[in-house]
Amino acid sequence: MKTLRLILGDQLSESISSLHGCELATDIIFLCEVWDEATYVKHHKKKIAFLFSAMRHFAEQLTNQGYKVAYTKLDNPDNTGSFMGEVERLCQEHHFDRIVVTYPGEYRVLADMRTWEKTLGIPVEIRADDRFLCSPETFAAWADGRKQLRMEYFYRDMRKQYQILMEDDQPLGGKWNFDAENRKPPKQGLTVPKPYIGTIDAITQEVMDLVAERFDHHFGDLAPFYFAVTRADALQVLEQFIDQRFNHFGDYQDAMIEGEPWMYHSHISFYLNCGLLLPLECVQAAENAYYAGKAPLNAVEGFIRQIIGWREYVRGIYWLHMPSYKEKNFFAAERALPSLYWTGKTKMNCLRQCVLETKENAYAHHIQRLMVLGNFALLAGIEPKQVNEWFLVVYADAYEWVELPNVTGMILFADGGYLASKPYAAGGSYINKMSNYCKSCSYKVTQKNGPDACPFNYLYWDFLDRNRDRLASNHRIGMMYKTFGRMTEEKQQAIRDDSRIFLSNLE
Ligand code: FAD
Ligand code: DLZ
Ligand code: SF4
Repeated sequence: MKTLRLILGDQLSESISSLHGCELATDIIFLCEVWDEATYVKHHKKKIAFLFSAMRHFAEQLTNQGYKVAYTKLDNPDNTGSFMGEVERLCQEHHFDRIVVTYPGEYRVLADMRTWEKTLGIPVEIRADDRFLCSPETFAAWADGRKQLRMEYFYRDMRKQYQILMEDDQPLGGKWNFDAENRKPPKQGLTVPKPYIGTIDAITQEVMDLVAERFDHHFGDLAPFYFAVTRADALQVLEQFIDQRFNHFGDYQDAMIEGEPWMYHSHISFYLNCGLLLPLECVQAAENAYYAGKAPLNAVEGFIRQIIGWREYVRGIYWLHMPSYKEKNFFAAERALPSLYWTGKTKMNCLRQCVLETKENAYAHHIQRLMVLGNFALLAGIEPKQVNEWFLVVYADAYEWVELPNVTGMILFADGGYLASKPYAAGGSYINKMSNYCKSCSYKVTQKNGPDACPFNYLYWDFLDRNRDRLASNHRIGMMYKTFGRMTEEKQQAIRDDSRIFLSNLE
């Protein structure tokens, strides 16, 4: 049975289900660079270069292993610009009995794929993506009957199911979660190791030239380019993390230092999400590092929780609630995304640093995304669709299945508390505690009102005040209304006035 096996840009794993049962003599593996995917949002230049280079390297690797590979480059004059158009074109060149593909990472691609069988007149088999540790069906069964979902309980079940960091049926170290130990502020004199710097070979150079020519108007810096683009190199990134950064990962997981975008994080999301690394191998590498005495339990547990907990949990929520999840807007927020998210032009030093690092690296670590960029979008009441689009554009690890729940659910609370139990809203003192940004800011973090006050300080209270109807009954945040109620009428009015002036001057 001659089969066309389509592999998408985020399916670059040799173990991908669409390759199972491949007949080397007859089947054709197909990868295509298509305009539609590169522009349905205007991805960061580095993200496009990374993915095209990784796709080309993966195709080369498969060819060397004896697979028959067809590959469409973006600038091929016959390129139709869409997945369906490219599949159709290949079907005109060869007779195929069926098309096999693995479940895509985005709902819109799945919806499109489901039309192919009828349009092309060839059976299309869409196989489960078994690189993930929890299938959408298993997640749906877990979620069934629960009014609110909590990651912590999902995570514990995953630990038990996969027997990770377990002693019989008990969590190693006597606790499931060591987060309380993972909130150390950055201390002075920390020397953060240099991140992985990949070499630019001929394939990457050709792709960079293509991106420079075709996507010049997209956001972000193309150079310097240091991503790994092969599985072998991605494994080196993982190894380098375990050897050099893992020891401090837990302690400084929430810390931010000006000029240190990479901190002690692993920087593996790019590779996990496009398939060059697999989640279980990263988790096993972390567990082995613990038993080899290379990293303490708070680091190891924290890291593993992100991968088998948060990563799988957000994917479960995505598939359970798409397409309606995309429409959520609990606070009816409608402000336009301010241009500072693209330019970094703002007097708020924390925001400026995070935007400029994002522009340079197509990366920001979790707390920058959550407590600076996300916190501001929440407090300023920016429309969820615009915030989602920005996060999908700017990060090289962004695909809708992981981006949307983090933005709509985690930072914007736009799902009304389904993913998270309370909004991650905070004033300037949190950022001041966890970073050194405030030291070189034009605003004063200790000042609560007036033109020099840190905007996060009054925006925080104004956000609560504006959304009283929706939040006052939330038991985790409700008590803040008592604090607000104890403020004098003048103080409350000053908060409202400062916020109104600041927000109306945002553009
Ligand atoms: P580390 O801190 O070293 O963590 C290890 C791994 O855990 C990551 O590589 C990632 O695979 C996983 N992980 C950690 N937190 C999360 C999470 N909340 N959700 C899913 N996986 C997680 N992650 C993406 O992969 N793509 C996105 O588009 C994305 N968008 C985000 C948007 C917002 C607003 C927020 C708050 C978080 C987002 N995250 C996203 C999660 C997280 O910020 C990134 O996974 C992380 O910063 C990637 O860097 P790292 O590999 O150094 O992670
Ligand atoms: C993100 C992306 C980009 C920029 N370009 C391509 C491409 O040209 N070809 C491809 O197969 N995949 C690309 N991708 C990744 C896809 O957007 C991703 O596979 C789908 O969104 C499904 O998750
Ligand atoms: Fe950010 Fe406020 Fe600190 Fe300035 S003072 S860096 S705006 S938290």
